[in-house]
Amino acid sequence: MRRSDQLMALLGVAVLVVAVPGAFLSATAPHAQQADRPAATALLIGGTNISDTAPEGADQHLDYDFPFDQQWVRSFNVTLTWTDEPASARHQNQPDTFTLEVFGSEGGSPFDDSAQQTATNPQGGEGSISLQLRGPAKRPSEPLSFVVVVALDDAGDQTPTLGPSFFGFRTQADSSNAFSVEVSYAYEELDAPLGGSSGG
Ligand SMILES: [Ca+2]
Repeated sequence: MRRSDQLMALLGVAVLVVAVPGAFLSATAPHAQQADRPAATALLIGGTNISDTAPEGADQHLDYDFPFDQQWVRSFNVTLTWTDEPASARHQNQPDTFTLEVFGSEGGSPFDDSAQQTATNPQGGEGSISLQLRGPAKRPSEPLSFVVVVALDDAGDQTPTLGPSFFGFRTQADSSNAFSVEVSYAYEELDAPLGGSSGG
């Protein structure tokens, strides 16, 4: 490369270095004009995963409490998944039916958002239920909690694939099922604990 070419190449780099920040500034300028608007409250994300086993029977439901003493929860999402045990030899494992319920309470009283859904897994496949709830529309005045309720309403038994099962003699009982619950929520952290004036 000749000396003059080298100079031109260097100049080209210098122009690029100047031009690129200029383009960046002009692209971001409209956003800078919005700086005097009130800043949106930053929402934090939390969550947990639960693995457990439910006994058969709606009255044997399992409850999981999520207390929020200094948080304003905006959304609360729960997904329940389960997979039936593999079928025994010469048997077919009949599907299982779960009910998932979620409700929120503030100061001991449920607020208006709650949801419940029942589902049965496809034969030999995974079952799932998803529920999405909102938190209270206004800043809560009392500690808040969400309660997740899981019930295995019916665990379909292992029935023989060939021939009858008189009096259930050849049927193998299915009396429980493992499940997973994935909980995620968005919340605003508050400056002081909720309901602090009541003491305790
Ligand atoms: Ca089953």
